[in-house]
Amino acid sequence: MPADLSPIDKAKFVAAKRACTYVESGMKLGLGTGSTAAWLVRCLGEMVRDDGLRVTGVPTSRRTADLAQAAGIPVISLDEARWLDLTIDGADEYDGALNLIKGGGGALLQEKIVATASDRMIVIADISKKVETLGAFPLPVEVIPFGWQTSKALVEEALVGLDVMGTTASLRMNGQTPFVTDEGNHILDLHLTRIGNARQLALVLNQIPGVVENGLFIDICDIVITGYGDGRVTVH
Ligand code: ABF
Repeated sequence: MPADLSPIDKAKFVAAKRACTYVESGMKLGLGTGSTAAWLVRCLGEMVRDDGLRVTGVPTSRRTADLAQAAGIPVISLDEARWLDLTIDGADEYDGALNLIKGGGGALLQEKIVATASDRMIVIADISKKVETLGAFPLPVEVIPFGWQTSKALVEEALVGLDVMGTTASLRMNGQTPFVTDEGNHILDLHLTRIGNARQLALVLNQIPGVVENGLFIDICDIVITGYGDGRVTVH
């Protein structure tokens, strides 16, 4: 373990390290985005360099592609790979049923496509990501820039009557300008506080024209590896 890690980084590191034990030579891997996934990419890079691990990676963002290349992991596109053995990624929240909120880092679209195209998905997270009920973290929804204000109004209207505690959406900003995803889209963050029926919400959101994808990952994750600040790890 790298020296002088803060408790939070230690938690992310040990979760990433444990996830590496699921990786075998010859695998095609989906590589997640975010600070926890960055530890994974570094750990895998070491295994490629020092242990002769042979894997190919499909990154879920330009950031991760750069990181993987720097770590010496051969990178291919999802179209080249077609199907993956395993995806390992972080999350913003996970519940007891292993359903997730993702997209705080803005990469939810590629993350969902890649995770869905994998035999298995493992989430790596520190214990702060565990929740009883999803929704305290603002739910990211990717929308195309054309008519985004109309899409926002339609999303807010759709939330009324659903099993959520809030109905407001805000456009994610990057300084003075709207945040732009790798796919050239914007993100609405939905302030819901509590999501009673995540499956229903995910379906409703994706029926709205202008919505590309939402950050609810339902029945996609197979295993969650949780790291703790004292170096402990649990697997669910
Ligand atoms: C990605 O990175 C996202 O889906 C999620 O939003 C975020 C988690 O970031 P971190 O690992 O930095 O907390 O996995």
